[in-house]
Amino acid sequence: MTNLQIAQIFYEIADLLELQGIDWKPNAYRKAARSIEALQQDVSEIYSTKGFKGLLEISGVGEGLGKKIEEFIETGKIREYEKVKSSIPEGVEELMHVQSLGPKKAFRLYNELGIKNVSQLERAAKEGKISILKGFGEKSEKDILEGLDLVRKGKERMLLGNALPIARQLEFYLRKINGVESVQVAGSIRRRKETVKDIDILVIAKNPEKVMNAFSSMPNISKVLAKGETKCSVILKEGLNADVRIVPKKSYGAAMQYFTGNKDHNIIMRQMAIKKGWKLNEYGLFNLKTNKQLAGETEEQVYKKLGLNYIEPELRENTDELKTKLPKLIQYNSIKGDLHLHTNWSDGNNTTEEMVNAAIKLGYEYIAITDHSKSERIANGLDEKRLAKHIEEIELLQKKYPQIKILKGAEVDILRDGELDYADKTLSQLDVVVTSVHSGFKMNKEEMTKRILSALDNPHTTILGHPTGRLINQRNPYEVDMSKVINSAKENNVLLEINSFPSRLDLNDVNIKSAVESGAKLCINTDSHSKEHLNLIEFGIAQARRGWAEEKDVVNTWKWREFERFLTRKK
Ligand code: DGT
Ligand code: CA
Ligand code: ZN
Repeated sequence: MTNLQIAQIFYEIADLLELQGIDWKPNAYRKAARSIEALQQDVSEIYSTKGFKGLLEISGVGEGLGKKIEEFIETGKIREYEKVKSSIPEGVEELMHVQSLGPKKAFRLYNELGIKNVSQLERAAKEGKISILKGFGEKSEKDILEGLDLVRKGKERMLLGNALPIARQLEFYLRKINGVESVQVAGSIRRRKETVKDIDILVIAKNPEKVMNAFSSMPNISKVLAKGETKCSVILKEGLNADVRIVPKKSYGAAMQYFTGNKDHNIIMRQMAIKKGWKLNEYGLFNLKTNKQLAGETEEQVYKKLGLNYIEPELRENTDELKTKLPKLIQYNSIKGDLHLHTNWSDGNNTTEEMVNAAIKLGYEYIAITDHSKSERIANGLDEKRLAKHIEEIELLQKKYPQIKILKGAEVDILRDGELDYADKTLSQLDVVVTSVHSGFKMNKEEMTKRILSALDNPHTTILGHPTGRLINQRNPYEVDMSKVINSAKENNVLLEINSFPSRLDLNDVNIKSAVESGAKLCINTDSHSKEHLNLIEFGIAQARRGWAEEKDVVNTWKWREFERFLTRKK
């Protein structure tokens, strides 16, 4: 259970180096970290089966960083990390994650005002001490206070993309214990909510004591909060809590139903039971008078007895799922292609060919290579000349790999005035154009809506990328009239992206549901910046399910021929 721990350390080293004004190196750490946190397999497992060589197969990991991973696996520490950490007071690093600050400004606040942590930052902003500094203003204080709110929320709730792999490892660990019959993750993770407070696990076991002992002595525990006969609560080194409960077999379904939640969904279920003269709790569904158990061993039984069809966990948010006909939800294995991928032509870790091979491995029928456009200088965006070369490369690869359709694409910036970052002549050479807002987030709602609608009106636009621009726990969505965007996307046959990146998940569930209800079409993309990221697609699918999407709504569940028809109709 080391992936997230190592990724967290690498991100922190990167931040600390950046705070000290060191360039290039932080980026190398971040590139490796973002591959490691998306790995399907634990690095310690990779290391024990394939050795050091196996570590070098992770994109972004070379000899130097490989050695650091090896050091962590073997000693639980990375000396370089301890070293850079000691050079800056604890807490300063967190400052740079506050929206609008970044490393340079954070370091200035530390240097000039002696601000060493977020609570001192909050006080200084509230007392107006920051606005008087050169380069800051009253607006900065407002931004900082808004940013602090997000940082605080982020401390309470971890991204699903980070929590789910840990939960799966805990599940795997518990299943191996003798006498354990069943292990299931419940709570918000089972509902695939975008952020989670903790990991809730239910276990059926013959020998509860053994499970309690094994769980409370796992290697990645930083503190045991409570340990009883059937319940154990711990804090994990990755920074979130995990609870395990042993439940009786005859109550397992009722317990799963109860602890999956959400709370509002449960309350309505309980009211439905009461209306029938029954009672529903985590032990089962009972007849109030006789106390006889009517259901409870499986969830299906509980729903059925109450006159309901089984409800998928992703829908259990008390948004109509107990009142209306349920959708035929998109399945986790239904994706036929990924339409938003970066390569090392811009800011990706891997070559185009490596990305093609990774997509073939997943069995995809088609992909679109969509590197950044020229205005994205930091991301090494492509000017027209490099784009032409990149297109040539894609055409060559298409000949070499006839088993997959490789679409020529780009992720093109929507400039402030709504124009796209390439002229129509250039865009017309591409099969797939993802248009995205990457700068100028602070426009008012009317201007931003106009800007995006103008991009949707461009006949070359295929997809609107990460439509609200939010970064969960880091940046709020920009202001935009989503219903106008959805309508225009539908009119113009533009796809609305569900970006699978765990920090984006953009569109979110609520917006997906509106899009589906309006009849606009969607696509689920990973926005991969390394070959490991292709696996993040499951988070986009989860979000689509939470938004009630069916396969008919999501074009990249369609076979290539069908999707091709969509593309040509667009032209
Ligand atoms: P979170 O905040 O990400 O941990 O979200 P959940 O949904 O996992 O919430 P948690 O861990 O507090 O509780 C797990 C489930 O237990 C929750 O989804 C529903 C159930 N639950 C918790 N408290 C109550 C309650 O007071 N009433 C009912 N009916 N159910 C509850
Ligand atoms: Ca929970
Ligand atoms: Zn992208």
